[in-house]
Formats: sequence, C-alpha cells, structure tokens
Amino acid sequence: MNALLVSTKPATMQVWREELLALDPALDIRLHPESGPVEDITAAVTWNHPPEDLYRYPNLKLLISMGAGVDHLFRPPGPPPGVAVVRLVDRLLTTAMSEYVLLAVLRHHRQDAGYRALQARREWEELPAPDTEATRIGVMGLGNLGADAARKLAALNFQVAGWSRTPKQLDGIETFAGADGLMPFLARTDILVCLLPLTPETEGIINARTLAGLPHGAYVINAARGAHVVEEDLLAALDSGQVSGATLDVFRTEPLPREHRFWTHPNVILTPHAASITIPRSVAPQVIDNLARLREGRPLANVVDVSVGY
Ligand code: NDP
Ligand code: OXD
Repeated sequence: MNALLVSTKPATMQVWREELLALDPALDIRLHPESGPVEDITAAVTWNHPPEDLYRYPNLKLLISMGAGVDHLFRPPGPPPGVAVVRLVDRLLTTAMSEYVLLAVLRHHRQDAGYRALQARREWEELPAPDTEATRIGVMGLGNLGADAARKLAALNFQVAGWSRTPKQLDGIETFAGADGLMPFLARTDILVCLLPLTPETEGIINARTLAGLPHGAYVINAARGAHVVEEDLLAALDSGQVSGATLDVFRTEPLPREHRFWTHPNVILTPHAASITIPRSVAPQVIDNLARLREGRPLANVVDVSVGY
C-alpha cells in the first residue's frame, strides 16, 4: 500500500487533498490523525507535524515540507534516518516574498511613517529626499528567495550585497560568504534583510553583536524565522536607536503573545507570518512529481541536505 500522509491545520488539509486528487485521482491520501495502518504510509507532506510521530511509520521513504522552510522537520528528534526530505520551490512563493521585502524596504526608504504622521497632523512638510543609489541593502541568504529579492532591489538601483554560507556570484550584487564575511557585510548594510533558513548555525544570528556591527540607525527586516533574532537584543537596539526600525513577519513564539513589546513598539511594523503563503494549487504539481520520482526510483527534486538542515 502506497499511501500519502497529509498533515497541517484541518481546514488546509482538505484543500491539499482536493488539489492533489485533482491531479492524480488514484492517490491514497490519509489526513492526520486518520492515517490508517502505519505500514501503509510511504510519503508524507506536512507542516508543523509532531516530529516524533513520523517515527511511527516503518515504510516512510519521503518527507515533503509544505513550505520552503524545513526547520519544522528538524526539531528534535529530526527526520527519521534514511528518509529523504524535500521542500517547495515555487514561483508564487518567491514572488510574494520579494513583494514583501520590496514593500518593507520602500516603506522605510520613502519615509512612509514620517509622511503618515505629518498627514495625521495636516502638516504640509517635505522630508529630506531619499538617495536610492547611496542606500546599501544587505540580504542574508542568497537562495531561491534571497537571490530573487536581491536582484529586484538591485533593479531599483539600491546598492545590494548578499551573504551566504558558500561563495556565490550574482550580477550586480556584491557577495560575502561564511563566518569571515559576516561582519564586513553588516558594516556596509543600511537595510538588513534576513532570508536565511533556520539551522543550528543561523539560530540567534541577529543579536547584540551583529546588530552593533550595522551602521548606526540601520533598518532590519526579518521574513525568515523568528529564532534568527534574539528578540531582547533587537528591542534594546531599537530603544537605543542603533536600529531605527524593523519590519518583522516571524517570531520566536507564534502567534506572537499579546503582551509582547513588538506589538506596540513605535518603530516596529509586524505581520503574522504572512510574507509568503503556500498556495496548494500552485505547489501540488511538484508534490505529485516527487511522488512519481519516488515510485519510479528517479532522483527527487528540491532535495534538502539533511547534514546541513536546509
Ligand atoms: P534556500 O535554501 O534556497 O537558501 C538559503 C540561503 O541561505 C542560501 O543562500 C544559503 O547559502 C544561505 N545560508 C544557509 N545557512 C547559512 C549560514 N550558516 N551562513 C550564511 N548563509 C547561509 O532557502 P529559501 O531562499 O527558499 O528560503 C529561505 C527561508 O525563508 C526558509 O528557510 C524559510 O525559513 C523562510 N521563509 C519564510 C516565509 C514567510 O512567509 N515568512 C515563506 C517562505 C520561506 P548557500 O547558498 O551557500 O547554500
Ligand atoms: C515557508 C513559510 O517556509 O511559509 O514556506 O514559512
């Protein structure tokens, strides 16, 4: 029996089932927790599924993340040994993330908060003209999302740099890599954009030390994972003015607790992990494709390197 386990929020699971069956009516889909006999499950497409539960399926061969990120699959005890892990790479996901980043950058760069405050007071006043070519943006993570955002920002004439684990070359973008490249990258960054995967190496990477490495008054945008940020350190940097403001989509605890200071900080704009939302209809074909590859013993697409966690 080759059954596919689908696990996420109940209402979303029904949508996934419909979209997958529309492409392959023969699929045997089981919605968590109604998985049937555990021996039947050979593949699973999941989001925030309890990781230890995946060890119950002795014939599981493939884990498909319902998003671009896979950190939810690497929470202890991590994916069962020998099970392949793949993730989503999707044009709509990438486009939506770049829109989010561009919106946050331009809202800051064009002093939107300042003009809204003037409007509220009915004051006709010009703020200093922004200088795009002199504004340096630094994108942490030059993968599918980071590289697209970096290219689009460069097309707007910002000075764009990117930082990645291994060296990269991107036309019109200055690149930095590895631990040695981090502080020089930060030192030339007026607007920091985090689009890293969450791994043991990147957890807490936006902290007192790295924030102090940015020019005074830099702006921070985090649309990757909340645990990239040491939240107390970011709040301290916002309070001192080292960081002039932040746009945050992701948080250590989600939903963000109602008493958290980010909700009311005057220089924080936040969204509820909505920068780029997976659209099942858009990604169902790649799930079907990977299931076919698994069945036919062909190489899988968008494979995650389990040894580095992304
Ligand atoms: P990719 O795997 O395509 O790219 C990851 C990039 O990060 C690569 O350039 C990689 O370097 C770099 N990187 C990884 N580890 C390190 C490190 N230790 N030091 C420096 N650079 C590092 O990921 P995506 O671009 O597809 O997605 C990025 C993240 O965005 C996801 O993991 C997810 O957490 C988040 N996300 C958030 C969403 C939201 O709605 N808020 C929606 C979708 C994704 P190298 O190129 O050398 O491998
Ligand atoms: C993702 C996300 O990783 O939505 O795709 O966060």
